[in-house]
Amino acid sequence: MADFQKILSDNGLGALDEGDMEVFTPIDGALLGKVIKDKVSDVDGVVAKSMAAFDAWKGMPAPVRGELVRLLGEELRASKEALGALVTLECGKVYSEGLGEVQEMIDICDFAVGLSRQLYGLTIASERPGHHMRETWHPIGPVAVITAFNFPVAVWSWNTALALVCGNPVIWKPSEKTPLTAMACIKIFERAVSRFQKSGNDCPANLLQLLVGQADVGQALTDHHDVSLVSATGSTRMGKAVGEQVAKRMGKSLLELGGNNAMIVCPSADLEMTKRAVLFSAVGTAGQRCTTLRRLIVHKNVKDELIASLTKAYGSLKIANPLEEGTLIGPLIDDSSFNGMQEALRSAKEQGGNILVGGERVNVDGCDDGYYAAPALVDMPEQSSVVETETFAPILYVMTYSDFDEALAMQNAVPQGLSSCIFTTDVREAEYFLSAVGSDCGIANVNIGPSGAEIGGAFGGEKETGGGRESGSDAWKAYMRRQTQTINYSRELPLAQGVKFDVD
Ligand code: UN1
Repeated sequence: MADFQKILSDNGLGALDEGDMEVFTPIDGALLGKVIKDKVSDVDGVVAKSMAAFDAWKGMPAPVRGELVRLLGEELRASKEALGALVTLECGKVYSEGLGEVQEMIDICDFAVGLSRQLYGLTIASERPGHHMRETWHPIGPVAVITAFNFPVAVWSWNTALALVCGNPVIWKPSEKTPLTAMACIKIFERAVSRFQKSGNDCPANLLQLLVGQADVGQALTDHHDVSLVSATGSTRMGKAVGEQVAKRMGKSLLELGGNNAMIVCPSADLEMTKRAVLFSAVGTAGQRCTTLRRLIVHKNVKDELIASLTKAYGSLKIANPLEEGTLIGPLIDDSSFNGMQEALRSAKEQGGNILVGGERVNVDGCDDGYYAAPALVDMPEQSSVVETETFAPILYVMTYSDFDEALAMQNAVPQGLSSCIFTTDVREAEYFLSAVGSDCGIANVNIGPSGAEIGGAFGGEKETGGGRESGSDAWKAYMRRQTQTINYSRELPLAQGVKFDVD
């Protein structure tokens, strides 16, 4: 427990004993502290403050807004180890991945700083003499960011870095399982704000506000008519509710929901590379990424060899305390996650599946109340209903194919559409997979697993994944409103489409 206290205090989190919401670490189930829960009745006030912040921030030049994000990136660099350890402590991912998560935050800050000078619009040719047209992007308003436990801080930063340079304040509702990392980020952000102010910039109060609480608080935020954009990451069930609520009031939503990501392994694949990619993407983060590999669609000619090497590798994975050096797999977030995994494995067996390795609870010394699970590899006779469902745990279902079209059809035949990949050295297969008639997912990779995307690309997926795009490319456009402008610099007033409307 001593180490845990040090991690908390390194993040400026002192005594956490005043609140009514208990926070546990998945590492050994210990209570980390109690935090004060916000209530539904707090939401109106928070949104009003956000509106006031918006009034000031939207008029600030974008490159100046970028300066605040640059300072946030610097503060994150300085806090990388401390925050990385807290991520590990609160959500259970191994320390190297905790650090990776903070690196992802630093990367998006760098990206957003550059973006603050590149919020480009268009000039458009007008059909009328003495006229020109422009398309300009303006700040949209308060952005609600609802995040999940598995990337407790990176997903917030993707949204926040972009929202801020785009001129919007942020209200953050983190997962009720991970409020401490959020509280630590608020402190980091406050340090960036104070440096920003010290160098002579005006910074409105409440540019970033935190709402710690249960789903009811998230719902009140989602329903609020002054929240211009709701960016929500989580299950498809949650996303459907959010999407519906926001649509009812004609608000905008950006949804990052469940994935059910597949890898097609072709006869020409480099099997050693394939094995390594499968391991990172199927068992890394204990199977708790939305991009986790959940379906392996392998050609019958290479199946035995690949499965033999995977089964062997699965047997030698270090499952232990995620703070311990060399650990590859930490705990699941909680008991209900472990129970969900067991239930899925039972269904898989009922549907004709054969568990090749794993699935059981693993006892880790000194971590009795942590839910550690051995990643499971399950041979399935077909892509039955359990395979079509996302279970947020390390279960990899293996299906066999004999012809490429069949593999592709299987890959696309699930309700989710986040990430996908193919292992092949045949350029025709690779290009076909990436073509309009290939993978139907938001992310499609060749000779790389489905997880671990860089921030430079737009991140998100189709179908039940929700259709939203975050982080790189032009994902920033979701955080702005588009304005089409027509300017008449002539002395006439011609109408478009040649319409005449002459008045004496
Ligand atoms: C998530 O699991 O919610 O591509 C996000 C990845 C990470 C982000 C995952 N960069 O796996």
